[in-house]
Amino acid sequence: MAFYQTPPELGNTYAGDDVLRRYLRNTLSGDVLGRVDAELTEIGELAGGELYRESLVTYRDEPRLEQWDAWGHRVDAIELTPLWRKAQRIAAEKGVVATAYEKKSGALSRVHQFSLVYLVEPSWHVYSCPLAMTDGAAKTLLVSKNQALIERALPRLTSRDPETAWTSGQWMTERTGGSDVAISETIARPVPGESGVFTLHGTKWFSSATTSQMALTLGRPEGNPPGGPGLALFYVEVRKADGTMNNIAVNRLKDKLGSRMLPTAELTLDGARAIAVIGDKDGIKNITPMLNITRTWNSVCAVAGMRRGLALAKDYARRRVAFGAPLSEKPLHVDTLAAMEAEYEGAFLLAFRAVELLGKEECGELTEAEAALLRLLTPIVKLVTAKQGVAIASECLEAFGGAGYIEDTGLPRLLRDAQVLPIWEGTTNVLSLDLLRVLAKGGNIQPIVREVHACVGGADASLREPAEAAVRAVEHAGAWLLRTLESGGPSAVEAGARRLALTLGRALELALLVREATRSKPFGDDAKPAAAARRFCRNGVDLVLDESIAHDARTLFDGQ
Ligand code: MFK
Repeated sequence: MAFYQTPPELGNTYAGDDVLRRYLRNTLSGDVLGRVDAELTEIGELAGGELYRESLVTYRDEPRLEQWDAWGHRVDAIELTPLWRKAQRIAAEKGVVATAYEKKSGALSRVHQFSLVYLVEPSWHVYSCPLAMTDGAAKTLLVSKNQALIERALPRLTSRDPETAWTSGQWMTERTGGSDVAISETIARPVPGESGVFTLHGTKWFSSATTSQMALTLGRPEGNPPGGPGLALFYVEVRKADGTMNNIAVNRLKDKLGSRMLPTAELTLDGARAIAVIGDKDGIKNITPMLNITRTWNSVCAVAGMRRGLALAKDYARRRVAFGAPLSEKPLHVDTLAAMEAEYEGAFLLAFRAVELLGKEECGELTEAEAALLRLLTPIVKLVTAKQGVAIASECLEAFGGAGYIEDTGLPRLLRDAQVLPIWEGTTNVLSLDLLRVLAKGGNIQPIVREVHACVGGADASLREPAEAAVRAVEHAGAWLLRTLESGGPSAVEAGARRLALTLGRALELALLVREATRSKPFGDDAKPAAAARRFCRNGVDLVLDESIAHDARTLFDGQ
């Protein structure tokens, strides 16, 4: 008898997700839960059924750029993959962006929306990217109070009708790079006689989802000084009313490691008509609502990827027999997956804590203290979950042995698609510096310290060790910050910024695990979050180093 491996199976991604279901039960009131349950069941069915099956067989599909038509006209048409065209329809119909703006669940509408995102994301080959930017554009326009643009774009960005729904791009990165946006080279020339209307001239180097109908972008109005404040925020429609390109050329699509269904392009703007969203300066500041929304999407998508990898790895472990028993009966394999599960559960709770605060902010229910917490959390949550996402994806592939390295199992894509998460929307280091920016502007880490204390209060004796470890880690981080600033100044703090941010993120994850266990106790299903808290604690939380390692770092970098 020939031997064949049994592939892993997925099933309804909502029905099988104990972590999401427990969290929603603990977070939503009964009537909200009752209403969202049906929607989550539907999207979970699609994500674990039809979309998952298609994502497995279409893994080689990629978008195509046709620059010329048969008669020599420059057309720059991008053809999306069939899976992405289906995703476009499903996203609109299921309200994956709209849910946040309809606010049917009040301040919990973001939890509702991001539960949809989380369940479906790994099955549609990063279609979440254009949705994240669409959501970010809708939020940015609302914050801008530019009524004309809000009336023009918002109904389309938040439409549930696939025929009228728009997506938006976010064109920030130029050849000068994606992090130091202040040195962008795009010039904006005012159109004579039309107030607030400009033409844009420059190159956008990494514009994801170029098939979107509009984009928010940055340009420097002629005569403005160099630097960030001299840039302005612009609204651009990609095509003119007659369907031709708005003086935008698609030079080529990017050949990326992952997110390969996503048509990321290099663009030349050669007089693209654009409307200033808010005045003619402070573009970076004015686009930050978009950055904060897409960073939240990034965090939820990181968690979604971890869940998918683990769901498949656990299912496989129950089927795969080696050395005389299923892998699920092998102590070392179980121990390995347990460490990963604890990381994922901590990351899940942290991402959704940021989502809760975002929802409160958008309903005007955020206290001043919570606003300070949200500003600190957004970069921390993005950077810590993205790093966990890559590590877990890599381990998940290994849990399949050689099959994890073979394309048509659908598994390698999990790792490739995870690898973009720490890169776009602010790298780990850029986000660590964002944390320092908040602290330098009069902020402090007390909102995080208070949050950790609030989470671990009421924990029972079985959770004492993780509860104390979370508190110890944030207090250590706070003490390090004060001491290092005093003794070594800003450059010493900068050298340790990544360790600081990761420690705060991990301490919060641990504290939230303790809270999840505590609040699950009355329901009798606290054993798993409690075990996750204990295991997460053993994985290690505190990365802050008391002694300076700057000298060694220099030696190691310079290399003699
Ligand atoms: C799966 C879903 C993923 C979605 C994928 C979408 C793919 C899209 C592809 C891309 O476009 S990736 C590129 C995205 N680019 C970035 O994320 C930019 C990364 N760089 C940074 O975030 C830099 O920190 C930054 C450009 C903001 C630094 O620029 P500056 O000019 O040095 O910033 P500055 O002067 O510190 O800040 C300007 C103002 O904005 C300040 O306010 P004030 O003028 O009142 O002092 C800052 O406090 C404020 N600010 C900056 N970041 C903020 C913020 N405010 C709120 N939230 C923030 N995050």
